[in-house]
Amino acid sequence: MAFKNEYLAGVYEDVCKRNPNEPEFLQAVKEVLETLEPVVEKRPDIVAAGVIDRLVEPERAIIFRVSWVDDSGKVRVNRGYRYQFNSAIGPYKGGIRLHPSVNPSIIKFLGFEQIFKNSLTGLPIGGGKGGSDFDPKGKSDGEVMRFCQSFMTELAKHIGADTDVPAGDIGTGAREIGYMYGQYKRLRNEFTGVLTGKGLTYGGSLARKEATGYGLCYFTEEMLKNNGTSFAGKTVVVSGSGNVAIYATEKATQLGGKVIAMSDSSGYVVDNDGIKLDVVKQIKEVERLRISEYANRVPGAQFFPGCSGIWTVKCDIALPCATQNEINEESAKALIANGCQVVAEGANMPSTPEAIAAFQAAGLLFGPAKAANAGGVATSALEMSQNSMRYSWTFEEVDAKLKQIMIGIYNNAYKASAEYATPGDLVAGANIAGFLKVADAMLAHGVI
Ligand code: NDP
Ligand code: 2IT
Repeated sequence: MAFKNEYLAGVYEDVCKRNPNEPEFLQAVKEVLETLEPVVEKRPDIVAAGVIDRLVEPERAIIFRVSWVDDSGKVRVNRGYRYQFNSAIGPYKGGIRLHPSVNPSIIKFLGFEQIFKNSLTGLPIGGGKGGSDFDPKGKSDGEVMRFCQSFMTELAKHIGADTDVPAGDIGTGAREIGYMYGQYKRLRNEFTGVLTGKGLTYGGSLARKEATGYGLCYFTEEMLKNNGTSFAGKTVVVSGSGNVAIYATEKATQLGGKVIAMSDSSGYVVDNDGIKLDVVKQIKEVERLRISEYANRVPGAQFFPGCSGIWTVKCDIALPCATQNEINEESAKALIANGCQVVAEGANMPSTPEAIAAFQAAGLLFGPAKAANAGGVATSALEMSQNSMRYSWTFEEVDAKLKQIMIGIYNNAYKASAEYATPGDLVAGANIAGFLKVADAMLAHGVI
């Protein structure tokens, strides 16, 4: 048993019994519980009130059938999910993932991590996550619209601007949010900020699209600054080529880094002259094609099939921005052997526990997802504020707030790491700083 603390060992054992066959959820819970050992020792009140026993159980789970008709007239059935994990500090908040791999384990790991991430932003948002095993890839706009309308017809019964505010995640971008918002508005006959990541013409926030990737780079830049360096002149590898990857690449480049590789689930491209982001945006955001197309359009660029090979590309900074467990121990060792000094997680849980251990043992600067990618949800909370005020801030205003929030997250995670664990162990620091605010709110509310 990995736990020295008996109480935490018991909590984890119960979680394993209650959630068998959910490896991603157990992985996420184990990591958090391991880092809470020093907190539990200092705070017997938290143990006495059963805060952690309650935190690992979602407040509510909604699972529903999503039926829709495809372009050939065939009836299709998917499964929809919303796990409303914790509302101690604000309405449930978190994205909707549309990907064929979606199952309870994946949505629960995401919803659980969202509690701590959202707390770290300093803004009043609880944790939740939803999704479906629907695959938007290869579907027509009409099919995506009919799926989203059917999905929202059920989900609308369970969400609301002060109850639960979903947003984008893998497979859910501006198009999907638009269709979901339209259906919610039609069902409820009200125009409220019930989703974030909305289009700019109907209540979206400037800089939300860019926020996760930009925030990741602001966080990384702060981590670098505190270690006497910066992005300037560094070689960067970014996995994925979706929303987070594209805007991480944009900001890393603006800060003086050179991004030389990006990927999708079919493989990766290397462009030693620096990725031309306008080409990636055209391929991914406009034409919805594969990343291999980049090598057809940019002379000198090369495509390699298979995803994990991207971690063998020599770089100073690695920004995993695709999906969970995309860096295993072998990939981590390849990065370390090639001299990589910094890993910051744009995706949720992209490094396996063995990979994180390898990075920490080798002394790399490591920015864990809950802290490093919190800029997206933080800006979602800023979108909620603007919707409540019926007002819009400028791009510069939102971007400046995002930057301050990311610097604050770095400082709070660092402070908690120094107080409770090892200074600079941001895995522990982020978990602990995020946890303490939620725990204190739960204590205040009594046993509910
Ligand atoms: P997108 O759907 O825009 O892009 C996802 C990218 O990751 C695509 O390039 C996709 O390739 C690749 N990918 C997805 N699944 C896999 C897989 N199983 N194996 C290999 N590659 C894969 O999603 P986002 O950019 O929004 O999300 C990326 C990550 O960032 C996720 O972990 C998400 O949870 C996290 N995140 C997102 C936030 C947001 O605001 N959007 C906020 C914080 C975190 P392909 O197209 O081939 O599937
Ligand atoms: O993982 C995440 O933080 C997101 N997908 C964004 C959630 C949100 O509500 O903006």
